[in-house]
Amino acid sequence: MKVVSAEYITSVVSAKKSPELRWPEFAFAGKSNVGKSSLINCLVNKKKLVKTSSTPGKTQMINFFGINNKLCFADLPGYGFAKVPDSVRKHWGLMVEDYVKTRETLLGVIFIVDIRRGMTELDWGLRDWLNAYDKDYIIIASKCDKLKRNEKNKQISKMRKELKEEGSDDVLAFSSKTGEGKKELWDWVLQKADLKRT
Ligand SMILES: Nc1nc2c(ncn2[C@@H]2O[C@H](COP(=O)(O)OP(=O)(O)OP(=O)(O)O)[C@@H](O)[C@H]2O)c(=O)[nH]1
Ligand SMILES: [Mg+2]
Repeated sequence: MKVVSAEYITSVVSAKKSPELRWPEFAFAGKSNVGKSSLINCLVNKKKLVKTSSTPGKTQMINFFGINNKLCFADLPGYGFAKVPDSVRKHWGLMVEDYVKTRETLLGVIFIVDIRRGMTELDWGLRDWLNAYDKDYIIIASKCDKLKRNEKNKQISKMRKELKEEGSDDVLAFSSKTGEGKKELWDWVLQKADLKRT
């Protein structure tokens, strides 16, 4: 999709405070530092719409963005960051579960996993959660530019096999640095949102 506008809307600390928007919404979820915020910037061709950081745990609230006044992107805080106190971790769980459960406009989740690590225990936890709430998702193997081509293919095959055994969908290799996977991800989003590629 040709992105003509991408604007920050608001940030919330509880799902109940989510803005009332009628646009189809997509959420970006995954462990801390896997590249969620960078992926949004890449999709909308803006370097700094969403703050990114090499320090994990940067995003602690749900941040909402409006795209072309047609779509909403929600950047969720990352999980699995060891240095976060227990109280914060608990708050994360409650906030994200509440969001997934109650957000009526949420059409799909972009579920991001670092290609070098693959699915971790916490990722399987989120996957089970999304299945339980019957939410559509696409699994993204991020930072694929960090691996050589043969290592990348090997890792994707491994993840694909594992996901298949667990009854989950395919995985898409993605790089915010090179734009690999960007077109395929937009296709998935637009198809779910029932919008045409323009
Ligand atoms: N090489 C490479 N680096 C990436 C890519 N995506 C993100 N990074 C880097 O990884 C680090 C974390 O990226 P973020 O986008 O802030 O990650 P995040 O998942 O939003 O992190 P939290 O908000 O802390 O959960 C930054 O230093 C990015 O520059 C990618 O596709 N390729
Ligand atoms: Mg982030």
